[in-house]
Amino acid sequence: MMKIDLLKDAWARFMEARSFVLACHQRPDGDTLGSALGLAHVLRLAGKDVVVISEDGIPDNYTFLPESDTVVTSTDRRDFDIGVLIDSEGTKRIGSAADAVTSSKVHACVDHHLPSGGFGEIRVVDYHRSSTAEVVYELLEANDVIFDAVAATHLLTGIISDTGGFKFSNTKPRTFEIASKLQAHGADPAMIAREVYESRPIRSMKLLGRALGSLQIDESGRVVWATISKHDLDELGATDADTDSIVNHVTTVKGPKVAILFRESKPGSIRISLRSRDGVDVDRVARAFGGGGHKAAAGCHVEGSLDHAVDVVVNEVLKWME
Ligand SMILES: [Mn+2]
Repeated sequence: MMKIDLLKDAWARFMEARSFVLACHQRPDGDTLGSALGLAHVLRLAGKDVVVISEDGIPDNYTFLPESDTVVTSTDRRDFDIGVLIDSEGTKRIGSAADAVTSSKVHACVDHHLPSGGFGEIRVVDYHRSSTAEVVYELLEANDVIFDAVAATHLLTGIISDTGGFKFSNTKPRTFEIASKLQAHGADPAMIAREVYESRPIRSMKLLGRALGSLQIDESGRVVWATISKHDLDELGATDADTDSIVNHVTTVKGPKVAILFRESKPGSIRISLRSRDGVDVDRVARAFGGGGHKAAAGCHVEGSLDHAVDVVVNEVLKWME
């Protein structure tokens, strides 16, 4: 857990600085975007010069976020006082934004992933939290920072997105407490849930249909998976971003403890998302393939065909379940 002294020290160092670059991770989700925009908004209210970078831009279902039009995909500036990783444990996941962050005078990390490498002199990191947005909230509350409905909307979006609408096992009593305070500050949970979960383009729904049509369960009934081929994506005019929440539908099958989505994002390159229940650790599985994440939600890449990826990853999962 984050100590109050740590939160006070981190904020004091932020307040001494003048300019910030906040970097979102690639294939951004509501947590990295909401946390970055929320922190940026509050820092701007304090008179700071803040740039938010998301190399992959803003997915359609997050363009409702206030001030999302201020996010840039790159910057040539190399003069920032503080460079901050938002919702990622290392510079690998921020792509070309790494140059602006690492050239900053001071490095910081605001995150909730299992630490690997310990980036930054200023670290506001708690891997027991549902979301980076929760971590940002604690940073603000510990320092009595006054914020408004805009920042509250950003942070509640991060929490709703990373908890699957308070359904995932990372939802704790403190998560609800913070959500309650954010709603009291003017954030609208119904509006956020509708924008995040019920605003999908039709191509994305058709893709979900194909993924569900591909569902398979291993002989022991412990692992369920779906596949999406490059052909599926091309035929529907869909992109990798349209596959993002599909794994959460795979997890709704009763019985299996591990659910996996395999998608051929590029020919010969398979992106894999793993979800687990009842304490099965899929972070270890993802790490075996050079990926990672959390105990109950992780991801990795495997080179080769879809069939090959299914074969090696399902076997690796079964190995850890023995
Ligand atoms: Mn997150």
